[in-house]
Amino acid sequence: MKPQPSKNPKKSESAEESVPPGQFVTEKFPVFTYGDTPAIDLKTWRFRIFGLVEEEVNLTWKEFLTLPQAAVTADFHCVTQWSRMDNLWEGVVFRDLIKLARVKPEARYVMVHCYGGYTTDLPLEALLEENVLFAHRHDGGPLTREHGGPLRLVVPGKYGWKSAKWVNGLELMSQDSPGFWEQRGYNHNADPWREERFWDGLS
Ligand SMILES: Nc1nc2c(c(=O)[nH]1)N[C@H]1C(S)=C(S)[C@@H](COP(=O)(O)O)O[C@H]1N2
Ligand SMILES: [Mo]
Repeated sequence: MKPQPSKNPKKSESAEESVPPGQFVTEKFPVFTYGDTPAIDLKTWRFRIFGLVEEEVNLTWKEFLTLPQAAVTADFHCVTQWSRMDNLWEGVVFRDLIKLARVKPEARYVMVHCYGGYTTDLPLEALLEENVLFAHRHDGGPLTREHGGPLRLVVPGKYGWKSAKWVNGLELMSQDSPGFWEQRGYNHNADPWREERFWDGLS
């Protein structure tokens, strides 16, 4: 039997497998924001759920904190090719929050709205994954302003631009409509494992 070519011993197979194709791991946590970082006063902070819902929701910060709190550990992949592994996020799981609004059956997509005007669209189904949450803590401390504090969305299964910072609303829609980066050529589906970085005119 011929000897098999040896694998690079420095790179464990499992570590390689945990990073999507075309990504490199960074220990730092880069800030990636288009435009200014909004200044948000918790006294006037509001979170709305509207559109195709039975019950419009309008939460204050105090009300938000009374919702069941959860923790999720997940990797974060930016389309500009950096990945930050094993982030500990704490906050409210999307599944729990959306229950308050009683979504109408015809709602299939969600536009996520933010302070500062940023938006991103997602299929409702993708947000109902159990690791999708609204986070106000990261790696054991309060979520800093530049990373989306007081509250950001975290969607581990999608590229980072879907993890909207400074979120203030969810709009339930029957049809898809492009958000900020999606209008500028980014892929609507944004699966890092399939390298859905830019829209190819097919998906
Ligand atoms: N409101 C808002 N959310 C945003 C962005 C933004 O510019 N504005 N950038 C997105 C992009 S492209 C990425 S990769 C992540 C980066 O999050 P971070 O700055 O905490 O690393 O936030 C996403 N959420
Ligand atoms: Mo990004």
